[in-house]
Amino acid sequence: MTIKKFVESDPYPWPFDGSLSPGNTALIIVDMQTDFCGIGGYVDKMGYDLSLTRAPIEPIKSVLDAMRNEGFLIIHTREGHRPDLSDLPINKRWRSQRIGAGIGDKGPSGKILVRGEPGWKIIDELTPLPSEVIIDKPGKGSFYATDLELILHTRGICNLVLTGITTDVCVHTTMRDANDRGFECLLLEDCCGATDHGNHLAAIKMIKMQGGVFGAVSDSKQLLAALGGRG
Ligand code: C5J
Repeated sequence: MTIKKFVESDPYPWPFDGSLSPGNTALIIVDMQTDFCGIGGYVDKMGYDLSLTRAPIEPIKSVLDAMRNEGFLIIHTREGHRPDLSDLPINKRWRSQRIGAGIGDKGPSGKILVRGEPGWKIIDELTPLPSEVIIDKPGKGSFYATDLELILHTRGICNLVLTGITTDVCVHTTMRDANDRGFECLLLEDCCGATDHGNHLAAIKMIKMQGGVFGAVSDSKQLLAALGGRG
């Protein structure tokens, strides 16, 4: 008999079938790059409050350490474009230039959101191990123009724990898309942050509508408690 394992979450205990295990569950850490939470990066250049996008660093670290120790699949994503900008839609560039943070233009942390530049790198606190999966994506969602779905299917993953930044943009797009593809999703709210706190709260509220329209919401404490009683 298999013992069922759930995380206390809202609006239902997650995953729906109690199948939480390292063999079928992955942690996804979205875009914890200097460009989104570091001094001189894209978000800083746009003038947003970095404390909002830095708030999830420590909670993510605690979940990452625990899930690494228990052998869960760990996936990091990075938003960024080719150095020749051939995968940068012209309207995305235009909109960013309009607000003084042109993607592909030189900033204090190198060319903004360009692969290989200092600002594009994942922050030191959450550096991936060589064995962990890194997904480079040109857009907001982690499935578009990447091999993420192939990797998840190949590894037998059906449950996704979502963390990272920003809650309302790249994390939400990834969660919505994963949900449509049949993955059972959990967002950890203290492990996410947005450039606007109201948008962070709204994004969390949206998930819980309609009985969990995109999945469920919990936090790092509850996840750790479910893994080993350390919450
Ligand atoms: C944005 C992201 N906001 N990682 N990217 O452009 O949410």
